[in-house]
Amino acid sequence: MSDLIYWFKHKLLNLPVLASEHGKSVDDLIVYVHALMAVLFVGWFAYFLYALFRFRKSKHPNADYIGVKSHVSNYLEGGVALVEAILLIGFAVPLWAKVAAYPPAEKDSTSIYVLGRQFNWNGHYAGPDGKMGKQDSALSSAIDPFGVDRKNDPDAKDDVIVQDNFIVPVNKPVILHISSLDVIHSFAIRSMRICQDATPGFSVATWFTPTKAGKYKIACAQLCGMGHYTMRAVLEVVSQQEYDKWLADAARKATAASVSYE
Ligand SMILES: [Cu+2]
Repeated sequence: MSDLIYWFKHKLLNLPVLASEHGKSVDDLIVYVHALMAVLFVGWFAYFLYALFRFRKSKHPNADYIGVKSHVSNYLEGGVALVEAILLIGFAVPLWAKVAAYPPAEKDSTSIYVLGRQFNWNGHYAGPDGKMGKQDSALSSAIDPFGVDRKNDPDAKDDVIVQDNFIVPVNKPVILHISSLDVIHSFAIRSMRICQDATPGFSVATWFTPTKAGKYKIACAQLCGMGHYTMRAVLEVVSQQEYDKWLADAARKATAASVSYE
């Protein structure tokens, strides 16, 4: 059975590499829904062909005003409704409830503010102090669309801004606070099985736990203008040590740069 599910996921549906914890439940649900649809497709098509043959004109010159008397079709309809209810109540709702109702604590996670704009993805990290500096849209610039207030907020001094290149440690929840600077974008990482609209004026959180080190594609999943196709970014999942080292280096550079601007 597991071989069949593997074949279904990776050969037939060609799902992207899976690298997040909750992703398996998403993939399983995709397989079950497709399996049900396959059964319905074959069943309805077989019935269609049967009806064409069974009620052909040469055999039935006159319409029958009474119609079918057996209850088989009712039972079949009931069966389909039952399987759909099981998929919805047994799989979809619990998965959604788990993800939506039990997000990880910020202190146990890698927290990143994500800002989409025409046409790239920007990230704001708290830096090694773990404290997110204040953002002020009046300070927003080409290299820092968030407008992190490095001058007045001490928490902001070591904050790190990235563009199209996100780095996170493996096996630790990642919380993304997603928004947009201009139009509606959508932050999608297929391998993590997440996709969240980035809407101007709203900050919406989503989260996942990466389970495999590597580089994964980030895409914009909402047609957002002429350069939509260029909104590709990279998510790099590394070990905790590599992440800490990267964050410390990036924070040092950011601090140095902000001092030289003053
Ligand atoms: Cu976009």
